[in-house]
Amino acid sequence: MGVEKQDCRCTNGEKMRKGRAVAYVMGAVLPLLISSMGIPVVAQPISEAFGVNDAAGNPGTLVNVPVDITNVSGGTILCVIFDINYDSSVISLSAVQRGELTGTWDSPEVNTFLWGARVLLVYDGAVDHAIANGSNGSVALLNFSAGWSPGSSSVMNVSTIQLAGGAPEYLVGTAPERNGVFHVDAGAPEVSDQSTDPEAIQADGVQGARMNVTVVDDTADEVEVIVNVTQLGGSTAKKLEKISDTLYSTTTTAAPGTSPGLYFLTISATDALGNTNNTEVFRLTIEAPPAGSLTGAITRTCNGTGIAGATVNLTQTGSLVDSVMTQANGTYAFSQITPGGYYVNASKLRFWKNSTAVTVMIDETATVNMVLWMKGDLNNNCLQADAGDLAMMKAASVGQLTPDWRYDLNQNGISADAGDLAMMKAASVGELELL
Ligand SMILES: [Ca+2]
Ligand SMILES: [Ca+2]
Ligand SMILES: [Ca+2]
Repeated sequence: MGVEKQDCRCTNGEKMRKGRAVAYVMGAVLPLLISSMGIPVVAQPISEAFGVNDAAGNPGTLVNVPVDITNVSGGTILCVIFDINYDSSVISLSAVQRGELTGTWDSPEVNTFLWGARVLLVYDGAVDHAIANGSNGSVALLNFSAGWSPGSSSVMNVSTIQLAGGAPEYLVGTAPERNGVFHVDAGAPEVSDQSTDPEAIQADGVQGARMNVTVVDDTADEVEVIVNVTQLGGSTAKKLEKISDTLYSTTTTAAPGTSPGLYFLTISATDALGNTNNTEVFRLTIEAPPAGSLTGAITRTCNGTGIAGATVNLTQTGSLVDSVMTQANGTYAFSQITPGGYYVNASKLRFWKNSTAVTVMIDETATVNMVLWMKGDLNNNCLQADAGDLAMMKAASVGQLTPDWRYDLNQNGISADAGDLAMMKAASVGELELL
């Protein structure tokens, strides 16, 4: 057992000889044999696993590969020595750093060979800095530098793992090796076979097109594929769902109001190392949705002439859809109206507003003509608040004439009340404008 003690007390920089490596193996096996013979021995530290996971890097980059130990048992660990075997034509070991469990230990020692490197970590002399039973975590970080051959790979095999326990025996245990592969990335993903189904949709926010694309990468599991659909009123980065190993898919609609035409939607495919290919596009044609139109004229009740500059609003379930002004001759027009039921509302200063319901049909032009009454023109002679209008208001106010809604100038729901009469009088002498 003295051999193990010596070797795990090795001073920094001391190199091991081949004969000692053999002794380590014997040291690990011998206590097990003794144990199986029923002779009690002091346990040596072991763990469930020791080694590395797969890693990857872009050519010429540095990658930290942790060397992890799993579920330590059999005694605390004061010294760790292991070999790491790799292909030095693919990666090189630039440095080794302390791991999570060895943060206070002496600086790691590394000796590089043709086959790889031997790494040594020894505690700083403080026994409470030993790796405790039950520990999980890294004992070292291998700083591998990826070579310049895209797509190449190297093994990362650990071997000759020595885990030294404490006083008085300083026994050496070992652990099952966990090996990994280091992959030097081949570059950005390849994007091909992009398609949309259907190839054209209407700009109605409802019709959808499925977009499929084939994306291949040497780190295929981790590729993120997105498409920019801002031109259609969507997201800058709509994520495609992975359907199979290489097939990615999503759907899109085109928002109402999207201009008809052929659109090029950029596809971005990014691998786990951040290499992006955004050279390909989905081609999607946007068509105008089926629509109808609406025209008409807004005229005066008094003489049938057109009212210029009247506001005509088109609303649907209370929301404004579109708004136009009438021409000099009182006509107006709405085009590209989605089929459905609407209200047309016309208004202008000095006129009572008016509205009517209309149904717009696909490829048809509905006509809505409306008349507007002048405010205060009760006798309908195209003059506001003239003597005749005032006489009518007065007659209505004393019950000699039945008033209609046009007599309610103050809009309090009562026609030809004292307030309405007062307004008409004031308007008649120019003190007030009936707007
Ligand atoms: Ca890649
Ligand atoms: Ca009048
Ligand atoms: Ca009134």
